[in-house]
Amino acid sequence: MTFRLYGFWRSIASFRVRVALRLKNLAFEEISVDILSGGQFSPEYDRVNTAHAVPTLVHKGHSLFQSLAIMEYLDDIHPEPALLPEDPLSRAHARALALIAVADSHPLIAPRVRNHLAATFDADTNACNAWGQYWSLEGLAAYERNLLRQRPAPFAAGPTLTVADICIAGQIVMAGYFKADMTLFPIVAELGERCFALPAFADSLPARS
Ligand SMILES: N[C@@H](CCC(=O)N[C@@H](CS)C(=O)NCC(=O)O)C(=O)O
Repeated sequence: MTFRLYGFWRSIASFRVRVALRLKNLAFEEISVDILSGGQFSPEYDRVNTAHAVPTLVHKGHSLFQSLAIMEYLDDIHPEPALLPEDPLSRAHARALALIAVADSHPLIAPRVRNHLAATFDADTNACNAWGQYWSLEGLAAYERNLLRQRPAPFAAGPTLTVADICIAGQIVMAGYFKADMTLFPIVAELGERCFALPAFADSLPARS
């Protein structure tokens, strides 16, 4: 097996990489790192990824981390089907949409953040859930506003599926953890239905991992 993916079934960042691998029809072995019980801090995993987060993709002896960087690496070495549009403006737009989840919303709900809220600010389970729900809905709202201005045609960044769609789909999965009402985000929801109709997305859902 050429690709070894260190991930976790519930991890949205791992979901993104699983989808990219499957869209490109690349077989991979997934090794579970239980980030809820501290597996990301084990000495074994530290040797794989000093950032102590999943996913990590090991390929040809190299450890790659950060889901967006991994998806772009896969695109570089296996260009078909492309996960970024060709023209520079559309590429920047696809990356920008991807980063709403990757850089703005998702980092705020990672276990390390919830654990810090609990340990340092006495946030109980309800408070941590309210925090997670707030930031996941903020991410969906940002996507809905963006897609209202530039409607999916039929995908988020144009005619072909890109990293933007993968990240938006991940945001939908994450919002599901907080029981988000998707009727508030109709354009995002419709795009999600288009994505999850594809096996690469459906097979990468947490329930199937
Ligand atoms: N920006 C990173 C996020 C990585 C990340 O935070 N992963 C989460 C799981 S989705 C994690 O491993 N968290 C461990 C922790 O918070 O302790 C990416 O996109 O790969």
